[in-house]
Amino acid sequence: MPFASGVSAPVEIVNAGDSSGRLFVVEQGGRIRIIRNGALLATPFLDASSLVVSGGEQGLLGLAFHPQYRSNGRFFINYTRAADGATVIASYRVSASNPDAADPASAQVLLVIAQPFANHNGGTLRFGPDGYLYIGLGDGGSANDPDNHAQDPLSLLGKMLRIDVDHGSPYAIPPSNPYAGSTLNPSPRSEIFASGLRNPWKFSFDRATGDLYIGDVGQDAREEIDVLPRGGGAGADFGWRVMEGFLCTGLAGGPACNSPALTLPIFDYGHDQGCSITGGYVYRGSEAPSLVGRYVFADYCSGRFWALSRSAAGTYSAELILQRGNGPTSFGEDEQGNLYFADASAGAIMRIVDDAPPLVRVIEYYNAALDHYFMTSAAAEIDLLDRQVLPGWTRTGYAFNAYAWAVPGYSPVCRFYLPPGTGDSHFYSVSPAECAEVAQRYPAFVLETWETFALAPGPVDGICPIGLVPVYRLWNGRVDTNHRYTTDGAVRDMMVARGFVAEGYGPVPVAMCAPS
Ligand SMILES: [Ca+2]
Ligand SMILES: [Ca+2]
Repeated sequence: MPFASGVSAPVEIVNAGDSSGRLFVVEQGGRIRIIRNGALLATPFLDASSLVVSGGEQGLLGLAFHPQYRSNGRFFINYTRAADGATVIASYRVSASNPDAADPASAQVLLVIAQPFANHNGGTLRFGPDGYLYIGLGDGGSANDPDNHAQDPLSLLGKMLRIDVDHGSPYAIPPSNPYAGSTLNPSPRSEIFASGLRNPWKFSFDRATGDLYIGDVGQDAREEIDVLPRGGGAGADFGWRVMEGFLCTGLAGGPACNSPALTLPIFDYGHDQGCSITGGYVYRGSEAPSLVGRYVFADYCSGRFWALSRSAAGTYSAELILQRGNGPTSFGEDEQGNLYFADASAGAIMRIVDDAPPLVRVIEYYNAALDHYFMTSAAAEIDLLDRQVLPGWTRTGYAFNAYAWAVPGYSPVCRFYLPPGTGDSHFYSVSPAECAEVAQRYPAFVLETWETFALAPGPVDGICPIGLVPVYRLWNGRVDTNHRYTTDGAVRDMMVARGFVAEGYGPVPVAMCAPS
């Protein structure tokens, strides 16, 4: 459900762990915004815009508050710098007088990592349960890691770094890092914690177990989730560019594909499901009980959200819990472990909850000149139709209920538009599979939105669950293809008598189920 709006290209959401209840949202352009009690504060916490080159995969990308932020006021950011796109990790302090403002003069650069290409900069910063700062770095960019950075121990690219910001100047190397104190010549980079990553755009620690979950963005085939247990995994090699997910890429430059020296993902998915994983969190909040203990993640390209479950036998399966038009750029937890995600296209922060959203009325219109039916729940659209700004449409007097938005367990209704010449008509479906099929089979159909309204999942046997009523779909069977949707059995029978074709599931076809 909507939580806050008005942020510009949000790419990260974190809390300060200081019991203030605030959420901090990173804007790709360089500002950090504060949301307090659901309200976006007008003045940014920090404006680092002048330091940052942004756009594409560049910008202000990461933010982490020190575990003792409440007492020491320290936080850390990750950005691609204006001069050359290099990755910079810098430390800041909060203002001594204003808890809602950072002190820009406190900036101290900890690390600068040259970037050979604009893409694959990673971006996430997190403190682990060990108190060390973890820094996710992509392979530097281009495609297929042309210089094999991810397998190169002399390069920080394509790695998970781990540093100790409480000792040394400006930091120290944790003695348990795999190359700490190495006497090899040339010396591997001691900041490296794990290697073989392509672009770990998002990673997180399970607040209950301390396990590390990484969403590593794939090349052309597979998106993957990697996990290291709390306290383990130093020196792990996640396999890129030899492997992409569970696939062998055929590229050389590291241990053999499927070598026991590699740490394989716990789960991957193909590009039939998306093209860029946005790693999430193991859900530990109270607002979505159905998700507790499951890793919630999404795909930026397809807008699909899944909850990953582990069976007693140790196998993983992902359940599709949500489909939106805009893929999320980031997930974030509040201090209670409730989960949010960033819709960068809409400039919105959304909250993931189980509760059914409020009901809206879906109003039906008829255009006599076209002999077409149309329905909408959007207030702005209803206003235009009723004022005849979109001429020729009148209310039929029929309407049914829907949910205002989708939450886990409910499906957003995809709405396609068939332009004039090919129909001048709309088509709606509650089934993600049918929406995908329409997009693929009928190129003339333009996907307008996933977010007109939402309904319970479609039936497979024509029977709607208790408390829901069937929505019938009737097709005019003409070249100017048009459907009428109704919850009224008499209207359905009348349309069938007119020659319309009943579509859906079951002996008396049912297309969707609406709240009564
Ligand atoms: Ca890069
Ligand atoms: Ca891998």
